[in-house]
Amino acid sequence: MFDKKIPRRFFLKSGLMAGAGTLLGSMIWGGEAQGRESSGTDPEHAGRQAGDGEPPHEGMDHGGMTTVGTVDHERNGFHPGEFLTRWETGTISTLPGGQTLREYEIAAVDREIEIAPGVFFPAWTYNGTVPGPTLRCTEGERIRVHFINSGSHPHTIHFHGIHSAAMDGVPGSGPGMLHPGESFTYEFDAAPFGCHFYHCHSTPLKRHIHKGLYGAFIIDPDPERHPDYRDAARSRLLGTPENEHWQEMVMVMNGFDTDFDGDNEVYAANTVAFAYQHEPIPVESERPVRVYLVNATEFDPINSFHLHANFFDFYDHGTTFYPSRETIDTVMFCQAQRGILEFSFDGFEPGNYMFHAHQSEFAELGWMSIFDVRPAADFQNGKGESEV
Ligand SMILES: [Cu+2]
Repeated sequence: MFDKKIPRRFFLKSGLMAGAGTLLGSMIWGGEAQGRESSGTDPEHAGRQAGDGEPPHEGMDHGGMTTVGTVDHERNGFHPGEFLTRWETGTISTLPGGQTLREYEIAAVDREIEIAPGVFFPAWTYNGTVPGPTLRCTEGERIRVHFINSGSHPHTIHFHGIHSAAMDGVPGSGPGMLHPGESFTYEFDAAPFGCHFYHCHSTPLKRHIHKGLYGAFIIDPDPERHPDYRDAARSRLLGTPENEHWQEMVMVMNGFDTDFDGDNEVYAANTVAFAYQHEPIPVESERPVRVYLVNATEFDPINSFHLHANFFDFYDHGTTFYPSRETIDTVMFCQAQRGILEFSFDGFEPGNYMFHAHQSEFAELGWMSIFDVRPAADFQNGKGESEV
C-alpha cells in the first residue's frame, strides 16, 4: 500500500491529470492555480502548479492524483461521507390488513451543486441532492412515494422492481410525465429484495438522468420468507444485530458533463470528485464490509469498481443470498446495473486501501477513493470517526 508520503509515481500521475483539459486543468490545481493555463501533459511543469516555489506535494496528504481545494459540502447540503450510510427509511405505519406501509416524500428540485472544488453543475435533483436519497425498505412492505415536481421540467420516478404498468413512471403509463407543479403517489409492494435503482424516465432520457435525477433503492430481504437463508437475510435487514455487525455503505457511480457536449468531464462515486480520497472512508478491519453499488453514469457505456489488495464476493442485483461471482477484484456495470459487494480486511495490516473505477480515465477524473483500514481499538478510542 502506498504511504501517506507520496511516492514519486503518484506525483507523476498528477501531471497526466492536469493535462486532461482546460477546465480540468484549472480544476485540479484550483486553489492556488486558478485561472492559470494548464501545461499539457508535461508532468514536471503541471506538478509545479500546485504552489509557487514549494515542494510540489507540500500539504497534499492523500496522494497527488486529486483535486486541490475543498468542496463546500454545507452549501451543497450533501456530505459524501455521511451519504454513505444515510438510509431514508420513510414513515412507517400498518395497513388494516396488517401489512407494513412505508411512505416517502420526494420532490424534484433544480439545484446547483459543487461536484469538485470550484466546479458547479446545474443539477436536477430529488430532494436537493445528487444522488437522491437512498430509499431503504423491507421486502413485502407496501411502498408509497409521494412525488411532487417542483422543478422546471416534466419529470417522473421510475423504480426498478416489480409493480404495475401504471406505477412504472414512464411516459404513456399511469400519469406519465408530471409537469412542474404536478404530483403523483407511486404505490407498490417492495419486491424483489436486492439493490435497485430509481430514476427519472422523462424524455430525452439521457438528459434527465445525467442531470442528477437518480438514486439507490434497497429492498432488504424478509428473513421469515427465506427459512433456508434466514441468517443471511438477517445480516442484510436493517435494524438487526446481525446487520449492525456489517459496515454497510452505498455508492452510486456517476459522471458529469460540465460543458454539455455529451461527454463527461468529472467522475465520482456519490457525486463529489475524489471525495473519498480527500477523506478516506474509515473501515474497521475486524468487521466485514458490504457495498451497495449502483451505476448511474450517463454517456459512457460502462463503469467499474476495482478494489486494491483484496477480493470481494459479488451478488448481481443483490437478489440472491449466494454470490453470483466469488473472489473477484473488479466488477463492470452497464448503466443501471448494480449489485452487492462483500469483503473483509480482517487480518490485513492497517493502512490506506484504494478502490476506484478501473477505466483509468474515470479514476483520473475523480472516481478514485480510499478505505482507511484500522483495528477495532482505534474506533473504540474515537479515532475511527470520520474526520469531517
Ligand atoms: Cu426528469
